[in-house]
Formats: sequence, C-alpha cells, structure tokens
Amino acid sequence: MSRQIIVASAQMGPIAKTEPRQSCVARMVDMLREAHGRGARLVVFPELALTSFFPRWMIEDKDELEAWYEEDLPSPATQPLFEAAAELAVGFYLGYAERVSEEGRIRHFNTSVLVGPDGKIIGKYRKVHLPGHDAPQPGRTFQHLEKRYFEPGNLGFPVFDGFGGRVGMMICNDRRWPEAYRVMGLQGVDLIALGYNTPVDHTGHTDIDSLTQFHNHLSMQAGAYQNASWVVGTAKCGREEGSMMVGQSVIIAPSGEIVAMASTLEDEVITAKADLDLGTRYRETIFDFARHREPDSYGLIVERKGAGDPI
Ligand code: ING
Repeated sequence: MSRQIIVASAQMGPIAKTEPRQSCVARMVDMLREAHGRGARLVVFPELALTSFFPRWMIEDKDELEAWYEEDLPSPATQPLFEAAAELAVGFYLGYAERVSEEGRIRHFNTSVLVGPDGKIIGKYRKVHLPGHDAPQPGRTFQHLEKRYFEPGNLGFPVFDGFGGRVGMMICNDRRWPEAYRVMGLQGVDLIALGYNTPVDHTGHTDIDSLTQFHNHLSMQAGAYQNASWVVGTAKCGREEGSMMVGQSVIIAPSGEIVAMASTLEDEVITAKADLDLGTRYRETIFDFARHREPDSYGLIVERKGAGDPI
C-alpha cells in the first residue's frame, strides 16, 4: 500500500511586534482550514510562529523579554489551533519560544512541536544551531540574539512515527548543517518539517547576503536528496518591523526537486502529494547507508595545530 500523504507549507507574512498571539493563531487556523480543503493531512508552520522575531532586538527588561515565551502547549492562545487540528484531523508542526522549568532551573529554547491529527503532541524538538550572537553587535540595524535568548537544544534530532511514516523536525539555521539531516537520515526519516525566519542581511557581507535565497533552497535540497527524505520548509517572511526576511517556502522531494514553492511574501498555503515510498527507493539504491557508507574509513578529525597545518 503506497504511503502517499498530501502535505502543506503554511507560510506566514510579517507578524507585528504588537500583534497578539490570538491574531497569529487565527491566521494559522485559516490556513489550516485552507490546507484541509486541499486534502492536506500535515501542515508546517514557521519558526517562532506566534510572535514577531524578537531576537532582532536587544531587550533589557526581564519581564518584557519573558513575555515573548510560551509555557506549556496548548496554551489558552493556541488552543483554537489544536482544536481545529482535531476537528479536521489535520496534524501540524509549530515553532515557538519555549520557557520551561527543567533540572531545577528556568530554561529557554527555540522549540517546535509535531501535533497529530487528533490534536495531541506527538513530539518536541529544540533548536540546536543558534545563529548570531549572545550580545548586541555594533553597527547592526537589527541584532540577531538567539544565543542570548535561547539555549542550544538538548533533545537531539528525534524522529517520530506519524502520518504513515517517520517524521523529524529542524528549525531554521539547523537546515544549513548536514549533520542535522544525517542524524535523522540514519533513523530512516521520511519527511523533515522545518520553519525559518531568515533575514536577507544576516552577515552584513553583501556578496554573501545576496545569495541568501539561493543558500536557503540549496541547504534544504541537498539535505533532502542526501538523506532520501521529503523536506517541507516554511518561512515567516516579508518586511517584519523593518527587517526583510526571505519567503519562497518549499516542499522538496527526496530527489532534491522543489515540487511546490510559495510566490508571495504573505500568508500563503502551498501543497503537494508526498509519496513517502520515493524516499524508500532512494534508500534502497543510491543512499543505501548499510551498503555504501564507510564511516570507518572517514578518518580521524585531527585537531588543528596551527595556521597552515593540515586539518
Ligand atoms: N535565521 C537565519 C537562518 O536562516 C541566517 C540566520 C540568515 C544564517 C542568513 C545565515 C544566513 O539560518 C535563523 N533564525 O536561524
């Protein structure tokens, strides 16, 4: 029996600094309903989808900063999204800022949850690769303070059974690191869901920043192909509080082909029929890890002894 599932990427346009969570949730419920109308069973929302991308600001006041995080999900503000999922039997990926009491202290993570068609949380992931800085940088129009506001994730890269296959999660910068895909590829992942908030001026180097959109798709297409997995990458995009972020959300097949792409910088639903067995066919031929990978032959990572020495 083929494992086909219609998946959706629910791209979001800008979220204003003062926009209430309830407004963001209403926008997401509208898109969940639209995706359901097209037969989708899994909808991928962006990273930090409940608020504006607050790591772009230096926030000194502790109470002001804590107001950006969620405690447990579903919270009162997000309950309508979980209820709509159960009503329509459509699961979703949601990125949000998590505050949690763990190991005897309050901790903060850039987090995503995978929610099943019954509206119950299947699994959680916490962003490992935090870009930017832990202190404000001089000369930047917008800061990028994820290292100040979040800890690196402590859940690894788990893969969950759901939607007829094996589903994993990443968040934004994770998609630039091949290890993130490979750890899930070694667990037989069929589909990786990820959300992103990607400013077009992140490094300040014009030659690099002008390739932001190319690098966005390059990272996800390569990761999908090299690990025989579908990838659904969903943007929060457009000019958000003055910061321009890339859109072009995509659904990518295990072949590495982009099979659907958003064409606006606003709330936009794209869908595609994902045959999860396409990944299986790549894993039984080109990317049969058991037959073709040679981890024992990759050699040791030699500590860098000094400039010019081999690494
Ligand atoms: N944002 C960006 C990301 O897509 C970035 C940071 C932008 C890194 C452009 C490199 C180039 O990785 C988040 N939130 O990770």
